[in-house]
Amino acid sequence: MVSNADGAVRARLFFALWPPPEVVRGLRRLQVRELAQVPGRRIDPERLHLTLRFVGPVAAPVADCLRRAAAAVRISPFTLHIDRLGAFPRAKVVWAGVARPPPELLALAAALEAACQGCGLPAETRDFAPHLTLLRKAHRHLPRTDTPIEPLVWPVTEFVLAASETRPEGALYRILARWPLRPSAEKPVGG
Ligand code: 2AM
Repeated sequence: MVSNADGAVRARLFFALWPPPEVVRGLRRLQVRELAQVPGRRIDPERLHLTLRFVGPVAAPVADCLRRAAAAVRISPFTLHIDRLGAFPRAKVVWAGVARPPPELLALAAALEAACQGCGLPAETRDFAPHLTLLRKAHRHLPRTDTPIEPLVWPVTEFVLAASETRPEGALYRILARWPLRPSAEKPVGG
C-alpha cells in the first residue's frame, strides 16, 4: 500500500499469471539446481508469477474500472512452455521465460494494456517482456539470456489481479481477483 499526500491509501496493483503447483516445483528446481552457482535471493515459491501488466498505485474507482474491464477480456486458454533462463544484469534479476510467446499471451497482455488505458492510465512505454523472476540481488554467474532449459509445460487457464506490498523480507503479494480464460465466441450449450 502507498499513502499519498491526500492520505488516501492506494494498493500497488498488477495483472499476472500465477503458476500451478507442478510448474512452481519446476521453477524451484531451477532456483536450487540449475542456478545453484548463482548467489542471490531465491523468490519464495508462493510469490513466483509472470506479470502481464504492471499497474502501480491506483485509487479505488480506477481499481474497480480495471476489474470490470478484466472481466470482459476474452482470450482462449493456452499453454506456455517455460524454456529458457536469462538475466536483467542491471536489476540483478535472474528469470525464467519463453523463447516464443504464444499469440494468446501477447493478446492477453494487449487486452490488459487496453483495459488500463480505457480506465485512464497512461500507456506502458516499455515492451512486454514476459518473465518469472527467480532470483533477486544476483550479481555473479548470471545465466546468459536465452539459455535453453528443459521446458516446463504450463496450461494457462486464468489470470489474476494482484496487489504488492513492500515488506522488509521482500514483496508480499495478495491475489485480489481471478478471471478464467475463455474464447470470444463460446458456443451456447445445447446450441
Ligand atoms: P520483476 O519481477 O521483474 O521485478 C510486482 O512488483 C510485479 O510487477 C513484479 O513481477 C515486477 O517485475 C513487476 N514490476 C514492478 N515494477 C514494475 C514497473 N515499474 N514496470 C513494470 N513491471 C514492474
